[in-house]
Amino acid sequence: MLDYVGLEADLDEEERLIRDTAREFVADRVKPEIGDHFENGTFPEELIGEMGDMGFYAPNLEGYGSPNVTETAYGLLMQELEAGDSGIRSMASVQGALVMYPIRAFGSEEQKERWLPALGSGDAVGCFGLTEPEHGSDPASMETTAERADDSAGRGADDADGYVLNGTKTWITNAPIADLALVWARDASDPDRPIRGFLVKTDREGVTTNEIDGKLSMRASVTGEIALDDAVVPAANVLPDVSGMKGPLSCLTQARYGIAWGAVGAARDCFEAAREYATDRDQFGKPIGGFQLQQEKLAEMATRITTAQLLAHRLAELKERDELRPQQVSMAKRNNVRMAREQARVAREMLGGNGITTDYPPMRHLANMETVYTYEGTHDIHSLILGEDLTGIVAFE
Ligand code: TGC
Ligand code: FAD
Repeated sequence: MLDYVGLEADLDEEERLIRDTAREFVADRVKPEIGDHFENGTFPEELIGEMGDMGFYAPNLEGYGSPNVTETAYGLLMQELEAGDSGIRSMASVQGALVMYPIRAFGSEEQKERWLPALGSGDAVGCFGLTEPEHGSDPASMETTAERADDSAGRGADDADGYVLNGTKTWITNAPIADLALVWARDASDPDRPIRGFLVKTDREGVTTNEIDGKLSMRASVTGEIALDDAVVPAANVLPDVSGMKGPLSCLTQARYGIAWGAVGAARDCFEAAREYATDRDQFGKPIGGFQLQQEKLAEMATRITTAQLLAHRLAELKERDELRPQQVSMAKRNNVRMAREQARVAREMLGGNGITTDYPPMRHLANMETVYTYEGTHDIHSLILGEDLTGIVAFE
């Protein structure tokens, strides 16, 4: 496996173990079937519990059954899972960084005890509802509201100490298979109308989830819509310790960190497929890898992957020291996903006609990268986050 500057040497025993365990899991349980899942547009649901058993959901958190592994170990885990498929890494990202992290960071003791062990083991599946049909890159303009039940008399509120939620969330990973949705909504009963996080069980009356069909990217992942129609949620299900955009944006920083690592895994898988193909495939009487044009492609790919790996490793050091800034995460998400998108295309090209099939991974990773380039903040949005950081001038306003 590509590790051109010997980063392996800096890993401790636990980090190596986690990486190797995830690599083996991907080789045995993901790779044999993932092409078929991609073609059929299905997620391998049997892996949800297995990934829980292996401790793949938020192992970097502390307590409530999480082993609190290093940020490097967590990053390596994301890298290996995405070398399998972005849909597998997405499952772990959503469950861990977007649902378990906020419950751990902002939840009540009761919420932590109720949900963290269940989510960690994969007994419960979570999803994260931020995006709305009319508000993607600008979630602060969201329209979903939560009103105190006593302010909404006659609208289905059966719990005087609860909230009534109305609105639609879309493009939500795992929504159709989730037991729990973390829904971000505007608290309409508060004069400041702050955004707050609501833990909504998906079997509650007034909650409907529909699968989004017709995706040509991230096909081995379930994506859906959450419709909230006078859905009543007890007040005890509000995340008590955060309000405002800081809540969802903090979760995004955690997930974007994992994506910065994951993209390296997808690119590395494309590189390894291209390298193997280039040495096996003969044309004009010798392996295509013996031609200078193909060697230049491999050299460029290896260099771009290595620089992205270095950036990911540096983020881990900063995160471990609690010094990581969200803008640095934006730089790494932006750079590493663009790198993976470009290098998947080069690998696909090197495989000729075979490269467009699901028999080889590059085209599948390339298709997935269109989603990864777009979700968790589009490439453009991360440019503007960096632009603001570099100039002090906000482009969004
Ligand atoms: P802004 O006014 O800049 O900030 C509001 C408050 O939030 C704080 N903050 C952050 N905190 C932690 N991490 C970050 N990344 C943060 N960014 C901002 C900020 O300090 C402030 O705090 P305070 O205490 O002063 O209130 O917020 P804004 O609303 O203007 O944000 C602008 C912008 C464009 C950066 C933000 O809206 C954005 O990132 N948009 C992109 C939307 C996005 O990424 N959506 C992702 C949806 S989830 C998803 O795609 C999951 S895919 C999962 C999978 O399958 O893997
Ligand atoms: P828009 O915001 O409408 O953007 C359209 C284009 O305009 C983009 O190219 C964008 O870069 C550009 N643009 C927007 N604003 C600006 C600007 N100010 N300056 C310059 N260009 C701009 N969301 C969740 O909440 N939870 C999930 O689990 C989740 N999973 C997803 C899974 C998949 C498969 C996909 C595809 C998306 C998922 N999303 C999820 C939603 C994702 O986060 C959004 O698609 C993303 O934030 C972009 O929003 P949008 O699609 O509405 O595009």
